[in-house]
Amino acid sequence: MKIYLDGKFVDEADAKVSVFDHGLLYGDGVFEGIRLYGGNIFRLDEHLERLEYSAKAILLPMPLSRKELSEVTCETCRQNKLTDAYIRLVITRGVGDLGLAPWLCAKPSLFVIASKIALYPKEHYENGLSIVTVPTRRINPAALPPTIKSLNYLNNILGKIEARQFGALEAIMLNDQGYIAECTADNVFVVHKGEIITPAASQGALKGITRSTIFDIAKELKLPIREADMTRYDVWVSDECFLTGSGAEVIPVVKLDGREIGTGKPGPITQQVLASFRRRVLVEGARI
Ligand code: PXG
Repeated sequence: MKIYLDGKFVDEADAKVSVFDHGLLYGDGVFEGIRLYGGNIFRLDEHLERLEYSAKAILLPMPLSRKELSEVTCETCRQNKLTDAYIRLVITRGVGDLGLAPWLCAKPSLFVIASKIALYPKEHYENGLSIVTVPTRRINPAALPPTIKSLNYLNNILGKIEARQFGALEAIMLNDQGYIAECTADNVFVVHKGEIITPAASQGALKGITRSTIFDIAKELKLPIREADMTRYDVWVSDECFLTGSGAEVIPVVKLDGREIGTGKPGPITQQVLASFRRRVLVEGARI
């Protein structure tokens, strides 16, 4: 496997960063998780824009322009002869001292990995996921805005560990006021009386690229969609529930905390949305 690392394509064995890199020492950096489908990098420009916003939010200078980053991302796929892949773009603060001071880090480090991703088993796309609500709360946006896709994922990782302890693959995380924020690596949607509803980013959700695709799909399918403050009650009384993410794509949820949602089977609107999503991933974005 060839990895892009700071201007060069290197073998996996040589793709190494320093133990003094603040990305490692402090989680000081940003990243993107992007998918390549049949030679098409899905919504690459939106991912690069979010990466730029994440970097700007932590005052991290972008090492490359949008155009250069786009080319490097495509070239990483080509070098590995991939047509379907998961692409990870990472920018770290770079090498510095043993001290927080980011201004003492000489220059940011950029690497791009294009590889496979372990998806949810196929049966869950057909039968739906059973998820849980975990005790760990989503981080308060005043402490660290969850809209920044930073290398600090411990909040999500604690949620993921708890999900597994409860026998689930994914979990709803509430914010500190008890409203639903998102899942550990996915955004959450419900369908109620034909309307699609999702929490606003201000409740502690990442502005997911898949999430924003759902808004476009709803428009195409002429389905009403809106953001709203949501509690678990809204899931309990919903007709359908689904999660979205670059890894998960669109996956139905049929149980929350052991309670059946709707009919207990993936719903018709979820399936319509999923079908439209699968068409879009092949055409929206950049050809490599
Ligand atoms: N919330 C969080 C906290 C995420 O990390 C999403 C929502 C969905 O956003 P997108 O833009 O992907 O629709 C994410 C994305 C992984 C992996 O390594 C994680 C994500 C995406 C791809 C792979 O498990 N998280």
